[in-house]
Amino acid sequence: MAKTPTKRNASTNAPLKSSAGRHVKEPVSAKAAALAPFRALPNDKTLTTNGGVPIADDENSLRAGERGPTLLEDFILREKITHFDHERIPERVVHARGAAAHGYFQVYESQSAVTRAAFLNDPNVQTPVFVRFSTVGGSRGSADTPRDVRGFAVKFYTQEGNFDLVGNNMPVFFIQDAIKFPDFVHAVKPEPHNEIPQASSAHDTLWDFVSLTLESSHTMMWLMSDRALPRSYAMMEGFGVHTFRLINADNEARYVKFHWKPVLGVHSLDWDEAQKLAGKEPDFNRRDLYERIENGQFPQWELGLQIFGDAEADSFDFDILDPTKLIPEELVPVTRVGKMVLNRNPDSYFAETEQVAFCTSHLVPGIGFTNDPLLQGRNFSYLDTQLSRLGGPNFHEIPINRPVCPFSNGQRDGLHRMTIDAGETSYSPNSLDGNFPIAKSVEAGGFATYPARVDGVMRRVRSASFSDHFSQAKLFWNSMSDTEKEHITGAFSFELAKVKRVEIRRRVIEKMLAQIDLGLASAVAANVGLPAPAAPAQNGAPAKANGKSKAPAAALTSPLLSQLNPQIGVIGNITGRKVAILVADGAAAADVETMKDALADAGAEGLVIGATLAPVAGEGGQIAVDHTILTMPSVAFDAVYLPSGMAPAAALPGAGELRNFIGEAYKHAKALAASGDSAADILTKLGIETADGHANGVVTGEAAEISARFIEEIGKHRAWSRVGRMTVPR
Ligand code: HDE
Repeated sequence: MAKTPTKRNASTNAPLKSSAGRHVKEPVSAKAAALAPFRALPNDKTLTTNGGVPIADDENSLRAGERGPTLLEDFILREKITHFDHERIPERVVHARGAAAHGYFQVYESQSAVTRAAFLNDPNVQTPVFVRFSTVGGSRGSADTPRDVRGFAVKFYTQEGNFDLVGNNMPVFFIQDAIKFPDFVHAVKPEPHNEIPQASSAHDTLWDFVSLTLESSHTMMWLMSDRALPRSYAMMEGFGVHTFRLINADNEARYVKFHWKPVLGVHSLDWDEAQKLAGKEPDFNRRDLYERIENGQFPQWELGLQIFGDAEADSFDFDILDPTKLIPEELVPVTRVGKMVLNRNPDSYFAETEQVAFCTSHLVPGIGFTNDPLLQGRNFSYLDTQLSRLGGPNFHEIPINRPVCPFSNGQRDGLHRMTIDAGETSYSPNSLDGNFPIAKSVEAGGFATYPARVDGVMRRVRSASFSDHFSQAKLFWNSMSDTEKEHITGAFSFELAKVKRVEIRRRVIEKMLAQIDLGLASAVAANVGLPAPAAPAQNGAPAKANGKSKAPAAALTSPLLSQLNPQIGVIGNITGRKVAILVADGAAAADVETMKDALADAGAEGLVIGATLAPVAGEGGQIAVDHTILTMPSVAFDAVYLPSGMAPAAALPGAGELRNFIGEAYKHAKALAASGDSAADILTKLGIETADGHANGVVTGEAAEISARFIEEIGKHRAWSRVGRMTVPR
């Protein structure tokens, strides 16, 4: 029998067998090892051309005479500049701005009853993952914090091949059929004639499109909610959105919705804060992810499954193939089956985060698609988009995209082929190479499509069971707390006030919002100078996929949709939170240390902020300053602490900036703490109520005594109900 040829990396000539025979139980290092042959050689410090020729002078180009023209002969200059000229690849059409991290996923118990996917069967295996978070509308250089959906794409490097769960932080989508995706994206992206606005949905074309495409109503409610302003990627839920199938070894199938539940809970920024961050700290979410990992505060999520069968699917008042619908957790509970931990930052943003290629079509045995028309279209789109982004059909050979299990087939050649395939055969069947590689039977682990029955008439048609566009938008609204409702009303008002054409504003209010909630519609109408709309005609009951009709669940609520529900917006865990400790001459060094230590013990970080970077002459010793009040704005912190001993507000250096800093933190509903009379006086002078020492997230008292209460307030994330917060700073 012919020997299986060794595949080699074209540039290093190292065997390309890094994926084969890898030790399954050490997956993070497994992916790191899989990348190793492609890393720049660490011991080679000589500057060379790409051909390896040592370079003697990298400061001066070759020229004729000291002040003469540069010569075309300078191949070193030409190679360097040519490479530079081609350093960019097309950014993603959508989800261009992103940040990513490595980690692992581990299942708690075998899920073999419902799926034969190996990575969901063995609790001893840690499967390497690479996760990319993104905004959707902005370009690659845009800010992290606009109001937007966030992408939540997970690549599992399993022993049966790569599985990509390409989800979002919202469980529903704007459209029902893939054929409308280019229209939606053209409408939400900057307008084509002037490329304005960047990374914002607040403009005419988006609202024109959605008010004419009412299937977007439910997702527009999510987009206008606080979910669109995540405080941290580590504080977002993730959703696979579509209904998928799980298939077990007996070939029994069940439906599944995939969820990611953040251990830190779901928490959001304030809209004013998000806008300011976009200017003052545009890398806010990206830096947060990076620093959490560098500090060992690894972001974690539990994988949740909502599993159900045909009978249940049939009993719902919506169609499980419709991606504008979610399944309330009260209807089908989410079972948490495993944990994902992100514990390693990429070494190279371009090589990893930019070149990673997610494809919904990357499935493993035991997981299957359904006929969701959006998913069906996505299965084409992702592979197709990589061809132009990554320059050809060999993008799976780019280190970040390579499976960690062995892979082989007869696919050869093409742009940027890295593998040096040896041997005569690149076809099957063959007799010259023992018929290798050989297909694996389904019984032995080969992939099989679930044999779902399909029959129907070929037509361009939308199922009548997809026609209810408002019941779940109402469900979402009805499930919100008063604070969340206030934020949603504010968001619609902001966005529509940015829409120039009055007929579009009116259409959104009458055709969309009035169908969801008349109070919401009237409040928004008043804010954008339009009359309150009339009550809409009653919705007809939507048709069901099985032909039966069922009344929509308009009046119901789903409490687990509210992020102010402590089960979703988990409270008490302040890991990775950042607290500003404002200091000036006279500040008590002991207070600063006490608070820093208490915060560190709770997993948070206290950073000392001064008027300049010079150490402050504190009472009891010098205090080192981490950042100045100008370089780290108030919006970059979760809470503010004022130690005792400083002069009254007016006498402090940079008093105006200081007032703004504290006032903004108050406005953004953050926890504030002050020790000693002078610090409390600074708050009082700003009009901040400190009377009972603990109201609305404001804590006063000796550092050692208040640290626990301060930490408790930070753990609540925000005091959203703080009275009068919109009037500060003055
Ligand atoms: Fe995507 N989407 N999408 N999308 N999507 C892309 O693929 C597309 C949809 C999502 O971090 C593109 O590699 C179509 C839903 C994420 O690299 C592109 C349709 C959901 C990411 C594409 C959808 C998503 C993308 C652009 C409707 C949530 C970023 C670059 C049929 C479940 C992945 C790329 C990353 C990226 C197409 C709808 C999530 C053009 C045609 C629904 C997280 O292929």
